[in-house]
Amino acid sequence: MGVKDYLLRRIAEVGAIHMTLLDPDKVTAREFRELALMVQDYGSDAIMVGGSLGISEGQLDEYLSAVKGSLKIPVILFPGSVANLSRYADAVFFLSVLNSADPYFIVGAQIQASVLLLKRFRNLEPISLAYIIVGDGGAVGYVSNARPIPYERDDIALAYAYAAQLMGFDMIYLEAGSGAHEPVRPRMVSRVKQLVSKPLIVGGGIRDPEKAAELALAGADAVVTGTIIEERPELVKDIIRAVHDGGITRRRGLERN
Ligand code: 1GP
Repeated sequence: MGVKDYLLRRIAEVGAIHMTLLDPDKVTAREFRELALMVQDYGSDAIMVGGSLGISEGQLDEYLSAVKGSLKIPVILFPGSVANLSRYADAVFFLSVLNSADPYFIVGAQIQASVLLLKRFRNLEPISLAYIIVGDGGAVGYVSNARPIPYERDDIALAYAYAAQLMGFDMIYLEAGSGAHEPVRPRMVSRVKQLVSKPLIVGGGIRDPEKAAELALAGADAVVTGTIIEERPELVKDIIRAVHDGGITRRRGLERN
């Protein structure tokens, strides 16, 4: 089964899945391996690997080859640049920063990456992703020259998300930016979810189980956490459980109505 089909199946099973973002630039290869195995044990559904600033292909290969074969959950690249591809991953989020003001981040990097995928990385499964930056925006908002959607402007997020669906992206990601002071608001998630049928991923600034559950309940199909594993690893297990519980509770509510 491909990675996209696996994610869709898990979403169908548990209502909302959890994905862990690991940034190779912030941990050693050994810590990377330990954290990946730990979150797998805790029930995280996939590992995303990426960072907005400087990861070389050599570093990615080193980190990922060390976990290849030990993980049952997929490793999905979440590239900050065309240099962030590795044959040791299972899939790549082929992402377009839809609200960048610079066409390079919407389609320029993607045409460079597509050549690499065709010629050097044929084993990587591309999953196309509409990447929409909200609020704080974090480093990715700055680096990709995005015009982040204000937290309260659901109407603009709806317009981007529906455009993304019409354009045929596999999935839609509402991103507040890694380490954001505030995550995407549940009301925005809920309204986008009601409009689009594509899987909706939400991440950036989620630091506790309550917020994670709130976003799953609001309609996030996938909740991503990254920074918290560096700051308070003891919370990660509860966050993963909160996402799954939130997804199941939402599903039961929908079935009743
Ligand atoms: C960033 O949404 C992810 O791309 C994760 O954000 O590091 O704030 O959890 P955090």
